[in-house]
Amino acid sequence: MIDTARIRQEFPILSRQVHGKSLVYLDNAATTQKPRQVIAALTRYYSQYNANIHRGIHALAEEATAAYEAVRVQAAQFLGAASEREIVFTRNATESINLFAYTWGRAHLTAGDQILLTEMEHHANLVPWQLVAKATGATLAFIPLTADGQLELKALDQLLSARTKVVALTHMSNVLGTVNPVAEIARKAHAQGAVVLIDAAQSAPHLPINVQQLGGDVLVLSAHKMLGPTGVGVLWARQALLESMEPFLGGGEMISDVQLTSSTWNEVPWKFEAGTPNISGVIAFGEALAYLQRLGMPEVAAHEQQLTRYAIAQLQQLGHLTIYGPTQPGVARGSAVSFNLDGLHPHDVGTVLDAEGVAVRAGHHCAKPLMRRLGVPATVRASFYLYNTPAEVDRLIAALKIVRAFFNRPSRIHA
Ligand code: 7TS
Repeated sequence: MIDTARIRQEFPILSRQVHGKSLVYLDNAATTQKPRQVIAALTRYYSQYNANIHRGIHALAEEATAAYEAVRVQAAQFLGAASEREIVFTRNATESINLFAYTWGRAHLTAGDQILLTEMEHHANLVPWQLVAKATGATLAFIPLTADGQLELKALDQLLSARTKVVALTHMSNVLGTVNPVAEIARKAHAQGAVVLIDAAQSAPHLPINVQQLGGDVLVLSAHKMLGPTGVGVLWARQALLESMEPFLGGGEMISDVQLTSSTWNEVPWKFEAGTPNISGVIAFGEALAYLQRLGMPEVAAHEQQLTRYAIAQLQQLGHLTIYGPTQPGVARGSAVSFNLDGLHPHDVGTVLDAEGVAVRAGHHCAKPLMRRLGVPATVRASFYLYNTPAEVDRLIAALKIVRAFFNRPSRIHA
């Protein structure tokens, strides 16, 4: 069981006021708040052993290198990777996807090949593939959605063929909360010889992740969505796949030898880490991973499932609104809950919620094709994390009642 009262004391920001009200932070799918341990790790690095890594022979450089590389081992363990050599640090999930789409995509895709995505992808898992399709002549195809925001798996069998070279999909939708059956999809994709990329930006913070069980070849995440600092992402890929890939960015650190007109590459994963990385950020990400591991990811998932079920029930009771994404009990879903109140623009709803101290996101959530599929310009999204409580769900519901009163649209008008 997650002890939210104790946990909340470790997140300084959660005790602040917004517009004179105590903050209810429900925008965790955008980014999460940071515990003291993560903030302290940043300060400790800069006040005690700030140095560039891998190149110094002095004590500070050795300490910084050891701390940075220790997080690679921790991340490998967190994800169930076979080796820390499979962990590449990037700036964020977006950069991780771009890295793979650019290097692997340009080497392996040609005209007539198919890149298979889904209709629920974040722009980060759409645009890099559009770019590589344009460069190589490969075509894009999409697994469609059911009315309640799940993948239409019947269509998968028709879409998959020997032409399908890569299947890239989100594990958990940042809009709908849908958890996709990536292991099943990976099995089918592999049967056609395709490589599978899993966007775990929304799932790794909330669910136990084991890359072996998920069965993909590549998995990406962002540290800032899982208690860590901004500016740190992970690309996990099987070592043989990483070794087969050309570098993404060139420069210091990623080389073995440099001549004036040619170079040879460092071993993986350093081949993909050109230039000075976000040293402090990676080290602090280690504290975030340790924090999550102390709590236990199954416990985090159970807490959020309970809270999400409560939030959906309370929203349904409020009525006169549409919830996008699965709401049936028993259907796997994460803690991002998108909805629209009848007759009200999501931005208006978000603005009044903010005045009540409730932080949500209102917008297209960087998933414009999904918005079009849903037939809406935008949604309001409340997204929960391990420190959120049922009392905060109640604050959300109370604030939504104030939204209705503010716009003078009592629910009976829509009855
Ligand atoms: N993939 C998914 C599924 C995401 O939800 C996001 C960010 C990304 C990739 C990109 O992550 P980044 O750290 O590289 O930016 N999603 C959101 C969101 O839903 N609201 O703000 C950012």
